[in-house]
Amino acid sequence: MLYPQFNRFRQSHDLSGFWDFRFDPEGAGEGQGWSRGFDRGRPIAVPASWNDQFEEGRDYLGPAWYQTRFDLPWNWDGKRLIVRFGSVNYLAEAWLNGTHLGGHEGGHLPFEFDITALAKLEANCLVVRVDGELAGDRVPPGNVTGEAVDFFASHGGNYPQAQFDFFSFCGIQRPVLLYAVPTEALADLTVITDLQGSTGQVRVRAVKGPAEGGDAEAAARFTLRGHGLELAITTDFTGDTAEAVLSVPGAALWSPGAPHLYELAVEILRHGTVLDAYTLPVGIRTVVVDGDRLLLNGHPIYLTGFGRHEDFPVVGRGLLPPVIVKDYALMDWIGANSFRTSHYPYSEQMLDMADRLGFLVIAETPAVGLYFREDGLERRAELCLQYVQELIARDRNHPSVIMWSVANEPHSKPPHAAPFFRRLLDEARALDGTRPVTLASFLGEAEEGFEFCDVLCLNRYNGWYTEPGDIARGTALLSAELDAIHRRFGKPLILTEFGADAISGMHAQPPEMWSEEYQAELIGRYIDVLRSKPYVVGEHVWNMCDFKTSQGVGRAGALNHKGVFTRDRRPKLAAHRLREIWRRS
Ligand code: GCB
Repeated sequence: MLYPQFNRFRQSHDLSGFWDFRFDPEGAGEGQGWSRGFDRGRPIAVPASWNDQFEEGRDYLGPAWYQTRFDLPWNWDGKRLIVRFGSVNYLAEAWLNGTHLGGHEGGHLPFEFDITALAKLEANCLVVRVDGELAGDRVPPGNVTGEAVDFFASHGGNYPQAQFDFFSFCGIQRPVLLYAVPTEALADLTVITDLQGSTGQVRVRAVKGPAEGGDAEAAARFTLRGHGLELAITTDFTGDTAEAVLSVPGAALWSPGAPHLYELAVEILRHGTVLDAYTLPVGIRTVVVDGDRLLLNGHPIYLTGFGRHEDFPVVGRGLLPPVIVKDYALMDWIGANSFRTSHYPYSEQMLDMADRLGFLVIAETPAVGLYFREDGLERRAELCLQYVQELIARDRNHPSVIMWSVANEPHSKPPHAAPFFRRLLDEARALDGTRPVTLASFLGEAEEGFEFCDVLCLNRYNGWYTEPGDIARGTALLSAELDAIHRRFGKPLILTEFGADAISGMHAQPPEMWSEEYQAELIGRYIDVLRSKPYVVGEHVWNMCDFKTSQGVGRAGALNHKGVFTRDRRPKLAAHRLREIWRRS
């Protein structure tokens, strides 16, 4: 899936701004024809979650209605017009001028609709109905009743009742873009890079939309530029596909610390005329699992960094570019080289910046809080599969993405969990054979899905949820558990979560739970253990920043306080401790 671009052949217009908005708790909108346009809407900012924009909206999860109006520029006539949603949480249905465009399920992946036949030159009315209600057959799930399936249930529950530990922000959370492409346009690009000695290989596959006057004689020109190189290859389309391999002697490789990018321009040609063009940054690099090691460009790498969230006051999970820049600056300051997009795909802007700045990303689907009771299981499996497909389609050209994670902390149980994960991980491998696949688990040795992973991602809270207050016993247990997992599976392991809540400003000597000292001490002692295990290839502290979650007895102020920075990005003691460790190593 290609992100909209603005060039000689393509235009795009960002519909961000103030839209009209109505909550619809009674579900009246459909009967009253709100899809054709509604009145008495109040202003809402798009993109942003709705929850913190109004007094009464915080815990309301839907349904709700959005609408905006737009005109078309005169020079879009004769083009194919598309409306693209970057992220709508959770269910979306869209209408243009009263005609149903379609729907999408799942909160953090883009979807789009062709509106060429429906759009007018003036006064178009775009309406979107959003429903973020939590339910057992949705992914991630919530409002699951019956047998306790998670931590919250055993601690008196949480509100809103999610099966996951972050606030269930709702709404249009990333930009809605209107864009225009030529009638015969590039529809997709796949770039795979490889290395033969010092020669980089850039393998490109271009797919174009159907031609108007038959497919004969269309060709693709691939031009790779940068680092003193300019290389062009022209190949004919066979059907809708054209492929090329560009060889780059003495390639400037992409890596953290030296994130070299080339620029790939792809054009469609017919009888020497250029019909469409698209450019893509390309980082030449390889990622391989070799025994217990993770290799980047043939060299072992060790990940330092965080599990994170897209989360900020007022805007919720809405795209906020300055926070992206700030968070990379803080990761650089502290000496992190990587992060996991826990627990859902992050914005395309976040990944573009990871490519540019040289951060390694474990890209995760929204499959968090999975459970394996029979009811709704097939539906949840279908959704997880859809997420894997949509995530890889969106992100596979990012050099920063080094691994796919298909789930976080599933409550894996026989007999369903093993086939469930085999299917997801096989699908990820079939769609992209160039990256290791994984899932993040708290079950350790008992994790059924680990058998099918290339790298194991483990989350551990010894010294916090278990062995509370006793870091020495917690880390001793950690050491034994890691060895046992490695004996059983014999694969490289990343500790993708460990940490402790610390209320900023709370201090204790000797360290006590919830103090900044305890958090710093626990993190430091964990790292000592991890560094003593040759098969451990990374350490991701949970979390980079404090973040909003559902209310519950373990969550003071409805925040998870495991950030080493506060929610407004101020360092706690642990951030300084990590900086000493990570900047030294
Ligand atoms: C976990 C989850 C994460 C939570 C964290 C915690 O294991 O993966 O989403 O926020 O624990 O702080 O409890």
